[in-house]
Amino acid sequence: MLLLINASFVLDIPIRLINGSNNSSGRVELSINNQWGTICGSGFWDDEDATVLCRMLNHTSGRALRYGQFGAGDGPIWIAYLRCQGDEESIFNCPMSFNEQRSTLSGMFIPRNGNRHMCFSHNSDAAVQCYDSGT
Ligand SMILES: [Ca+2]
Repeated sequence: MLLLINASFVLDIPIRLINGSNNSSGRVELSINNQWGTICGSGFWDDEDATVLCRMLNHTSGRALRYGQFGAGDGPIWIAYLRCQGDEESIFNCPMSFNEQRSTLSGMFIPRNGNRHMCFSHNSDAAVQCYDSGT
């Protein structure tokens, strides 16, 4: 079952949380060039990245849930090796590897046939649990 829990539009890139256990958790999905995909949730996906992502969705902070805890998505694994420090306004301000030739937003996500990063399995798709202050 796919359940749309939360959505936000940042830089014309919609973000949603799918298949979570509550209304502030789920697998992270991004729509780029009108194609929904995921973030690699292996080693580099951590609480600092999750906090920046959750703030983009109007939450206070976040905890990283790694290795596909909310299931495997499909489509491209758009982002891997995300390296936020935690105080960025957008994950797109953080160093990362794209499933793309270009690594800057000005080039805007021209899809390639192959991944530039080495994260190939949706079994490790990134997920988050977001938190709101006072709750
Ligand atoms: Ca990271």
